[in-house]
Amino acid sequence: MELETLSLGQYTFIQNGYSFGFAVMAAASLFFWLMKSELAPSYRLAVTITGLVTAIAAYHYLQIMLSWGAAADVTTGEVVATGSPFNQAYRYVDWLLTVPLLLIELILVMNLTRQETIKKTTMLGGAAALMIVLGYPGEVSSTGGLRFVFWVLSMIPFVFIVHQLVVGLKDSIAKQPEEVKGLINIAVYLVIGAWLFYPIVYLFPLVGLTGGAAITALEVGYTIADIVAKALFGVFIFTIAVRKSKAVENTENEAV
Ligand code: RET
Repeated sequence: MELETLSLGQYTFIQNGYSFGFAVMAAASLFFWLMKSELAPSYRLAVTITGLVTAIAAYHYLQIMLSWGAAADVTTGEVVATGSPFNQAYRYVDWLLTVPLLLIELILVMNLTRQETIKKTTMLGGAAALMIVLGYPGEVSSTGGLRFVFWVLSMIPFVFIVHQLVVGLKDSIAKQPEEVKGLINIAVYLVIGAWLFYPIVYLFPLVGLTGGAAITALEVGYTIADIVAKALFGVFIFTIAVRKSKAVENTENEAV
């Protein structure tokens, strides 16, 4: 990454983005974990994992921020590379851990049969991990050609996941209680919408954006997408779990 193509404003803007990302992710983890006890026992695992995802992200945003700070010296009023490389692997390791977990959250909150849960989490989690692994070589390559090849390869599991979410989960969603059906549908479309952002952001350097503008669009773009895909999505999962817990409580009261 050519850090010296960044203006001081762009460099600090990106850094503020990481800092904001860290604050959101850390606060979200605390919120999910502290509120978990309000839920019926069968939904606690989904929300525990939601907090785990934002906690893993908070840790990586802290590391990304430190790596970004060490990579440049701005004391002269300009961005001067120190020679310490900015480590993009933090983002990809974060995704490798959190993207399969995000899909697992969604499956768990649906409360499917044990067999269906295992089948869907393995299939979707595996595809998500493959998608991230295939994206990394292109992200760190300096040629546009390689970046495009790995984009295409990574898009194969991506399309599979989206197809599974839209078509494969249709029957399961149809069986959900009325009061959460709408929310689960929104959560599915939020995943698709937020996730579409990543392959688009990845292509920015290939569509004529260069230098500091390309780096800024890429880094800030990923940060915004992460906040939506992890913290905002988590709030949906939490709300679904709250509503379903209330439904469980009501049926228990009726039974008494
Ligand atoms: C890459 C490489 C280019 C092609 C595709 C990609 C997809 C990335 C996605 C990442 C999702 C990350 C999330 C993070 C955390 O919350 C790897 C950029 C398809 C979908 C949801």
